[in-house]
Amino acid sequence: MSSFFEKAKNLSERLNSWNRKSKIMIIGHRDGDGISATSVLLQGLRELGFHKIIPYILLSPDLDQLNSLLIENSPKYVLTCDIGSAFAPILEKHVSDFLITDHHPNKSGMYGERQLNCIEFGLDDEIDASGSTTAFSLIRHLFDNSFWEKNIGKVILAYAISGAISDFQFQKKIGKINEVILKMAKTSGAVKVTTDISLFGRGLYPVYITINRSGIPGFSDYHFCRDIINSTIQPKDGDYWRRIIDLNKEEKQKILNIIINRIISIAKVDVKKFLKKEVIKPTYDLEALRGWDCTKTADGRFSLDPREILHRINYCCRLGHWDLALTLLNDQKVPMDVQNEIEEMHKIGDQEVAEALNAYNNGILPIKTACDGKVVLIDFTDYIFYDEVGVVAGVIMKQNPNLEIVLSSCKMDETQYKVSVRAHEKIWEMIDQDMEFADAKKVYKKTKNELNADMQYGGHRFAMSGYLQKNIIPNLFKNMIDYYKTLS
Ligand SMILES: [Mn+2]
Repeated sequence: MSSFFEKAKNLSERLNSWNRKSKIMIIGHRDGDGISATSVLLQGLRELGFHKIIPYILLSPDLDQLNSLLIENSPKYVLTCDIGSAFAPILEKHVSDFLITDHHPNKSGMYGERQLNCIEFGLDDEIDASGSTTAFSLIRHLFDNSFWEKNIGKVILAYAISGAISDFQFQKKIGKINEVILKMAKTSGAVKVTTDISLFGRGLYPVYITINRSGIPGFSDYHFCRDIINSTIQPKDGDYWRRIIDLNKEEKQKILNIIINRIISIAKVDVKKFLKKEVIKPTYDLEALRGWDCTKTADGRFSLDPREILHRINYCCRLGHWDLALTLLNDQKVPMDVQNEIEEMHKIGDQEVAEALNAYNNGILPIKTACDGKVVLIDFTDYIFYDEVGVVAGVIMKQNPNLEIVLSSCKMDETQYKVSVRAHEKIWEMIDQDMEFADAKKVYKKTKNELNADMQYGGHRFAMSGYLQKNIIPNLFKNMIDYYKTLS
C-alpha cells in the first residue's frame, strides 16, 4: 500500500509541473464512481489554478472514441479517472503529457509509469480502491493538511467517498486505500458515519415508502406497509411526509420492531443477522455538501446520503446528460432551469422503470426460465432506455427472493443488445469460493471465446453488463445456467 501512495506522490509532482494555462482534459467513466472521480479532479484542478479544464465522460473504454475525442479537442494534457487502464498507447500519440488513474485491470497486466492503479500493487479493485479514491490519491499530496480542513477540501473528500460507495466498495469491508481516505474524510468532518437504519430512501421518501421499496420480506404490499407504518409513527410533520432521517430514536425502534415481528411471522431467518446485514448498517452523510443544491430533494428539503445524491446523477447520465450531472455536483448553486431539467429526467427514468416492472409483473415481457425458475432471462426491449437494464434487473431481484440470477436484455440498435446480470449475494458468496470460475465475468468470457464473438463487458460482482449481438444471448443464458448448476 505504501508503494501505491509513493507512486501517487511522484505522479502528483508530474501533474504539478504542468502549465496552468494549457488545455487539460479530464476523461472519466460514466457511472457514479466515475462522475464522483471526475468531480474530485475537476475541483482539484480548479484549486491548482488550471484555466482550461475540459471534462468528458465515456461510457466504456472505447479506444476509437478516445481517439476521435482527442483529435476533436486537442488538449495538451489528459487525466483519466475510473477508466483508461489501457489508454496509454493512444494518449502517447496525441498529448504532451498524461496521467491515468483507474482501478480496473487491463489485459496486458502492464500499467506503465504514468498510471496509478491499485491492481499493479496487488490490491483488490472492488474492496481496496475505487476510481474516486484513486483519483483523490493523485491530488492529495498537492495540498497541505490545512487544505483538507477547508470547505473546498472537504467537498473533494466527500466526492472521493461518494464514488467508493456508489461502487459498493464498503459492503464487504473497508479496504486499504479506501480506509486511509475515509479516515481523512471522517477526521475533517467531510463525511459523518453513523450506524443507523441505512435503507435507500432514508433521506428521500416517506418512511412507509422506503420500507415498501426496501425488499425486506413481508413488506412488498403497498397498502399493508402504509397502514402499519403510519399507524405506528406520526407520518407527517405539517405538509411534509417524515422520512427515516426525521425520526427520533424511539420511533426508529418502533419501525425496527415492526420489521422484526413481520420477519419472524413469515420467514425462517436469523432476525439479528438479517437486521445487521440488510437494515442497520453504517450510514454515510456528506456533511461537506450541506447547503449545496445537489443535496436538495424534490420537496425542497435535503439528503446528504451519497446514494441518494448520485441516484439523480445516474438518471442524467443514462439519458445522455453527463454535462448536467457534473454541473449539479460541481457548482454549489445551480440555476433553477437546470435543476428542473434534471428533475424531469429523474421522473422520466423512474416512470420508465415503473412501467417496465408493471409489464413484468403482468407477465407480458418475453421471459425464459431455468432451474425451477431460479435463473431467468427477461427482455425489456421497447419498455426502457437500454441503459436501464441493470436497474430493472436489480428491482426484480429484490422483489422476488426466489430468483437467484436475473439476466435482463434490451435492444440498443439494429444489431446490438445490452444484457445485464444480477445475482443474489448468496450466489456471489458461492462464487467467491469457486476459484476456477471466479465470477460472472467468466461466463461472459466463456461465451465470447466459444463463439469468437465481438463482445464488450464489465462491471463488478453485484452488477455485470455486456454489449452483444442478439443471436449470442441464448448462449450466454445457457452458460449462466451451466455455471449456476456447478454452484449448487
Ligand atoms: Mn469504479
